[in-house]
Amino acid sequence: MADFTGLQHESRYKLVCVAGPSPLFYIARHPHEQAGQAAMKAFYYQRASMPLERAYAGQWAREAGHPDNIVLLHPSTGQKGKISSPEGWYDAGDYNKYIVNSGITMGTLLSLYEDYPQYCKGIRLNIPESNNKIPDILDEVSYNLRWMLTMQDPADGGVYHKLTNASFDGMIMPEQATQPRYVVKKSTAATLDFAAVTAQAARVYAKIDKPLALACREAATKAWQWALQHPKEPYRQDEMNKQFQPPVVTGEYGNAQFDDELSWAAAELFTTTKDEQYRPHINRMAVRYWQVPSWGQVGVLAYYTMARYDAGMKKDVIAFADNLLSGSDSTTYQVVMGKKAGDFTWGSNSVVANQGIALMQAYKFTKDKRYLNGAVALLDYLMGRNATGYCYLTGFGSKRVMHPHHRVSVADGIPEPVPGLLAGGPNPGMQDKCTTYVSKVPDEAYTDDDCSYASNEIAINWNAPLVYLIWAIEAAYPR
Ligand SMILES: [Ca+2]
Ligand SMILES: [Ca+2]
Repeated sequence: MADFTGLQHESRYKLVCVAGPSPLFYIARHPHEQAGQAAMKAFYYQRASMPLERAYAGQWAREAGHPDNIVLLHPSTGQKGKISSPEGWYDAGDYNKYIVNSGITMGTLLSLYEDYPQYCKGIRLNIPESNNKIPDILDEVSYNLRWMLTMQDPADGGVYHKLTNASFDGMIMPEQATQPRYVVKKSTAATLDFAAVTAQAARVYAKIDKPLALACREAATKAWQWALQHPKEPYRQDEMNKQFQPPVVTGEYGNAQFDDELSWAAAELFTTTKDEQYRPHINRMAVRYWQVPSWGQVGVLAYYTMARYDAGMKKDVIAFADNLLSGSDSTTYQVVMGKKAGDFTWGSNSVVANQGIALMQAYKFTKDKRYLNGAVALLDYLMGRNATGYCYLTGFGSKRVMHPHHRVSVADGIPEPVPGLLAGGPNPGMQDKCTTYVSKVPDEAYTDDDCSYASNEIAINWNAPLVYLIWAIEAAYPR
């Protein structure tokens, strides 16, 4: 370990030692600003239904994929016919659009805006909406929000679980992927996640886009009512496929426990409407074992929102952060991540980023530098201070991710992958059975190979907490 506190001159440096020179590194006041903007711009690159123009996308310009103006109602919906459900972001390395995973992604980005509005307002992303008066992060978020609104059945308020092909496309460009698209059955998890996101969006857009905010508020209330009437409607793909044709084999995002989704939706609806009917559903027990949030366990998001509006849960959030920090000084890389092998799950890098968010929440409330330093260390981990030495953000670092499991990056013929994407990270589960892993050790079980959907895919719910972590840290160091 070396301490560079004494170096005050902004420049690029390298360390020369017996083992040879280190990679170049930066001493700067805002060293992560570019990485933070790229990580947010990545959502633009994931847009469905519109062409990406060279002025914004550079060498990654491409044609529009998936108009999604004719989407079939899968027999599992119990309905016939079609809906129009354009726009939104491709979920991950594939071209499908999933409400559950959009849920935590949108919640994270909307929370970033609520927590750091001034910083967010100052960031321009060079997207088609960069010259309007709306902060670019909210332009980008609304691109997915408008899609989400189309996924609600106006007749009853329930929300279709996902919009998908029956099976995954090959490694082709989006405009070549023309299989029929379906929406599948409504589910409790999707409907509650939708209620949470639209309730939060109703507050965030209230002064920015009034019609959108009002539509969100109404959609949230209707979704909530449907969920109360259908409190345990799971999405179980295998069972569905025994009953209905065609079978659907894309990402399931199945989810058996809904008390956390109920609690999160209630917290957002309560905060937006101030209606006391929601408060009893905010469940203090929903944060099972105090896991950081993930697509299937969103209980902590209710705590963040209640703490943000000073509704009595700050102490819980600080205790959560203390629990994370405890023992982190004894891990190899001096970070919260890796206190136990079980941290290295599928998408482990999003665990890292979400741990960092928890610490930044505590820092916001206490101004105690231990939390900030812990969050910076976690960002350092993602940027290369880790067991593989990779910077897990495409387009950055001295040891780069070049082959993410991302259809556009594989199929576009451009050597560099689409920039700003966070690789999933080490995952000893190795469910993809790729043969290029060099280690089974939990924090080394990673391969930069496009076959590796278990360690090297990208996903919107992994990028969102990285954007939050970087922007929150940058906002903590004023200009
Ligand atoms: Ca804008
Ligand atoms: Ca759940």
